[in-house]
Amino acid sequence: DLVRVRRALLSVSDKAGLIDLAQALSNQGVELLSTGGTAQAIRDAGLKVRDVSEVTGFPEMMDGRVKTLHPIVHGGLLALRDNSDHTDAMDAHGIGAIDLLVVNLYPFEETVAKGADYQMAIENIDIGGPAMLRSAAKNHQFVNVVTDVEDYEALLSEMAANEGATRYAFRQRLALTAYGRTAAYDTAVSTWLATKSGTTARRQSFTGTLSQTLRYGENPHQGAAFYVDGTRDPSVATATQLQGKELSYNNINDTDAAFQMVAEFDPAVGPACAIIKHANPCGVARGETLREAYANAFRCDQTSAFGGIVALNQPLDGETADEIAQIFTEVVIAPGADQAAREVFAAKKNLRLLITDGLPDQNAGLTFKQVAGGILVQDKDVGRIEKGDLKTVTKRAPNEQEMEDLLFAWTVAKHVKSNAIVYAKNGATVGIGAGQMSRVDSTRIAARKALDMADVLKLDRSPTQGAAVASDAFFPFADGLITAAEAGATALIQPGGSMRDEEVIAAADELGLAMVFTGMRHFRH
Ligand code: 93A
Repeated sequence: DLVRVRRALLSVSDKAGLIDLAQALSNQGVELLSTGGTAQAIRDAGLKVRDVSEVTGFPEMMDGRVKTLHPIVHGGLLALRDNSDHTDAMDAHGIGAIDLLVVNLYPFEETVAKGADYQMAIENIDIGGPAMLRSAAKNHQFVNVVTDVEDYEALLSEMAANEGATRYAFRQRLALTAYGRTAAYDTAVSTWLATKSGTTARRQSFTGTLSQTLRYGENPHQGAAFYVDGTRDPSVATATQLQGKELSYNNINDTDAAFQMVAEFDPAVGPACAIIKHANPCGVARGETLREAYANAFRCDQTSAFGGIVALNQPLDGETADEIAQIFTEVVIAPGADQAAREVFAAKKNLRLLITDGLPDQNAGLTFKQVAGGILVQDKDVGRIEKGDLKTVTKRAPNEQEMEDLLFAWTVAKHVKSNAIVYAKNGATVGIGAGQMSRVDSTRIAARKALDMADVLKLDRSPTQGAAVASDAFFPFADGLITAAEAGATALIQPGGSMRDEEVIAAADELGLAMVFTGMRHFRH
C-alpha cells in the first residue's frame, strides 16, 4: 500500500510553510507543479517549479476563475494507476500522474469575517481548489492530499519513515481531512448566503472546524474536542486567553454560560458580574463599580462560587482583580483587562484570564442541542421584558425598588436551568434554585441556600427578606408562591397562564404580595 511521491501540485492561498515544504520535496527529487502566485513564490525562493498552465497548455483565465479546471490536472489526480483503461487514457492524452496535492483554499471565511462586500465575498469562493481536493481525496488509494498547513510536517515525516513513500492509512487520514474541509467550506458559503437572504434558521447544513483537541470531555474517560463555527461575535470561542492552563470541556461550557448571562447587562447602564457553576449562575449582581458588582454576586452563594467562572460586562480593573483573587476561580472572562488587573492575575498561575473585544450579541443568533440521531436548532432566546410589558395581577402593585428587582431577577432566571427560581434584592441575586423537576423544590432550595448564607455572613435575617422572586414559567399551584412568601419575598414575576392562575393570585393577595405577569416564558434545559 506504499505510494512513492514523484510529482506534486501545489496551489495555496496561505503561503505559510510553503517554501520549507517545497524545498524538502524538491530535495527528495519530487517534481513540482504549481499555479500563478504559488509558483512565483517557489521560484523566488530559487527552486525549480513548472507552471500548471504550461502543463495543460491553457493560460489561467477569467481573473483566475479558471486555472486548474482541466482534464490534465483532474485526470492526473483521478486515474487509477492499476487500471489499464485509465493508464491508456493517460498515455493517449498526455496526462501525467500527480501523487501529491497541496491545496489550501481562497480565504472565504476570513474575507467575510472582515466585513467584505458581496462581490468581494463571491470572488473569494474557491472552485478549482475544492474540485482538486475532492478528486485527490477520492483517489487516496494512490494520491496524497494535504490541505492543512499543520499537516506539512506530518507528510514529511511519513515520507522520511518510508523512503519517500506514504502508507494507505496515512493517505486515508489526509482524505478525510480534505472532505471535512470542503464540506465546511461550502457550508460557510451557504451560511453566508443565508445571512444575506435573511433565512438563518433554515440553513441546509451546519459545520464546525476543529479548534482544539481537549484533554477530555465532561469526565476524564470521555474524549473531546472544541469545534468553532467561524462566527466572530465575541464569545468563549473568539476570546484571547492571556494566562492560565488550557481550557477544559467544562470550562468552555461554563464560560459560555457566564458570558451570555452577563451580556444581558448593558455596560453603558453600569457594571455587572455573573458567577457560574455547572452552567448555572450562583451569583449575579450589578454594582456602582465592577468590584462592588463582583462582591455583591459573590455574597449570594460564597460556597458555590469557589472554583467558579466569573464573567464581567466591563473591562477588568485592578481592584476587581484583587477581589476576585481572594478565592480560587477557574476562569475570568471580560471585554478587556487593564494593566493593573493583568499584574494582579499574573501571580495566579492557574487562573485562566480570557478577554474579548465586546459582549455577545443578545439580539440574534441560533442555539443547537444534540439529541441521538440529530441536532435541534432554534433561535436564541432573545426575549426581553420591559416595565411596560408587565401586567399587575394582584391588588398591590410593586413599588419602585421591587419593580427594579423583579426585572433583574427575571433577566437572571432566563439563564438558570428550569425549573428556575431567582430571589433578588437591590440589584443582586440572594437565592437561586436551579434545575429541579418540581418548581416548588426550586423555590425551597433557593430560600434554604439564602438561609445558609445568612449563617456564613452572620446576618440576623435571611437575605430573602423583602426580596423579589422570578419564576421562569408559571406557578402551577400556589405552593411555590407561599414558600417564597414564607422566605420573606414581597413581590413576584412570572409568565402567568396556568389553569390555576386565579388560585395563585388569590393566595398572593391574601399574603399582601405584589405580582406581575410577563406573558413570556424562559425555559432553559
Ligand atoms: O478561482 S478558482 O476557483 N479556479 C481555479 O481553477 C483554481 N485552481 C486553484 N481558484 C483556484 N485555485 C486556488 O488558487 C487554490 O485553491 C489556491 O487557494 C489559490 C492559489 O492561487 P495562486 O497559486 O495563484 O496563489
